Amino acid sequence: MMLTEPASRRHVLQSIGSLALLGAAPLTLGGCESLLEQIRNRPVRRSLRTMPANDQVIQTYRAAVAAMKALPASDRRSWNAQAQIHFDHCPHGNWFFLPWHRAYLLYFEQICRELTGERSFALPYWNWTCQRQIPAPFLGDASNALFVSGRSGVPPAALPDEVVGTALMATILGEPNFNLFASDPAPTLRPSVGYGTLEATPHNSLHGFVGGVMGSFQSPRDPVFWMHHNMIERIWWEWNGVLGNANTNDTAWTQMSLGGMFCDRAGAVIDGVTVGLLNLAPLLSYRFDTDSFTSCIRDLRPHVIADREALSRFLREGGQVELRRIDTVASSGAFEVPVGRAATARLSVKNVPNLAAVTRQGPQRLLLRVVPAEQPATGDFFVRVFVGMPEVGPDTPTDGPRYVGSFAFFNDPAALGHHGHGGTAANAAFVVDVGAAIERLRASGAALPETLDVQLVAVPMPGAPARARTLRVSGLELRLAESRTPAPRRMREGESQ
Ligand SMILES: [Cu+2]
Repeated sequence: MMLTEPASRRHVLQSIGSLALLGAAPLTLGGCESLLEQIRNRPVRRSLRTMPANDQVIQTYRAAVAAMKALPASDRRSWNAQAQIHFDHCPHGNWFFLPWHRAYLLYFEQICRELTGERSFALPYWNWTCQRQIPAPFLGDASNALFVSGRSGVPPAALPDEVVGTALMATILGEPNFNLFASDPAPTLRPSVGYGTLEATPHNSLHGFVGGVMGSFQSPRDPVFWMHHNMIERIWWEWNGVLGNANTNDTAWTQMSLGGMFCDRAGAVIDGVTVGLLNLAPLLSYRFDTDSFTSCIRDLRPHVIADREALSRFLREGGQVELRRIDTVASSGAFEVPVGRAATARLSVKNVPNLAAVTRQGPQRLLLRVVPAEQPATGDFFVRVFVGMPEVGPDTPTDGPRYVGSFAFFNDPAALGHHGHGGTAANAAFVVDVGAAIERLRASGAALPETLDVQLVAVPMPGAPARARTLRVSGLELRLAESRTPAPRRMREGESQ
């Protein structure tokens, strides 16, 4: 290549190798221009909410699912073989959760294209912030390939605000630290270590709310699984590509291999794919429509990086992200939370050297880690966290100043035991930022307290009544941590990618 070649062309050539690994092999060898064209016109993942029931995308997806169900079990592209990939390998409760599921969807989407012959097909997504019930095309009976029996969260059951609403989305999208946005760092795909809010709250809650097979690691057998995870992907993309937050450049994350798990459109196992490479997937292989939940979130100012190369570099390079534990300032003993009721644990904050400096999403963080004694076997309830609210119960509104956050459960002891990691998931924590509560207390002019009374309320999911009776908590831990992140990337407003 001549050195005088325009930078965009060089960039495209560099992308060819990535494209091949990401499954989107160039259609032609017709040089840079056609490849650039192909990238520019990559398929658009659209929101189900904006589609009529007979939309071509829904029909194609239904046909793809039917085709996968008709494949012999020996074919890696068959419906149950695809779900088995999740059962065998899916990471949860750690920072591989996002890229692993990105890859899973990417290759699944290409299988859908192959089996239906629809080259421009892109997976739709379920924007559950704006669409609170299981979308209509997924209901009905066994004659509908997108239906599955055994779900509990069927209409009129609807997802509550605190697990998918706009206030929660503002919190999630406003989190600048990748290690909190994406769940805890971990050295390997499994075990679970700690759940950040994106994974613990909307992600886990959806699995528990839909119920049935969605509540287990065989969840991809419910066709709505892929729509749900595509929304998670949409949020990650929003956080990176629109809001300009950097993924970590820690090589323990970027160099993790996801080879040997997924299969391509012909059913061959994919090797060589790494987490770092997957950072580029939304720039090369698909993009999203503009059914944006951020439009109703006022304090976020979405911009789009107009310069594709700058965006590509930004995604490839990531940033220096740290979440350094300064101290465990308080912890509690074990206690139980009856489902449908509340329990209180008292934590001292006397050891926080400068409580006044603690802020929500700032550099000095006060993080509550709730450690269950075991992950409940059912995801049919979730937990709300309050501070300083002794009279709390399941009917206490969550729009008051003492509500801190919620989390839900999603795990599969069968899958984790199967891999000899049994027991590790039990210690996975749910991370809740209590900085917002401290901020509000400070703003109210009240003297900062020496103790934080933390209330956990276990609330049944809407839909079927909860079978679980109690949540056993082995303890709460209050961690003071220092968060360092690159400043969000300054972006110009420009045309959408
Ligand atoms: Cu999931």
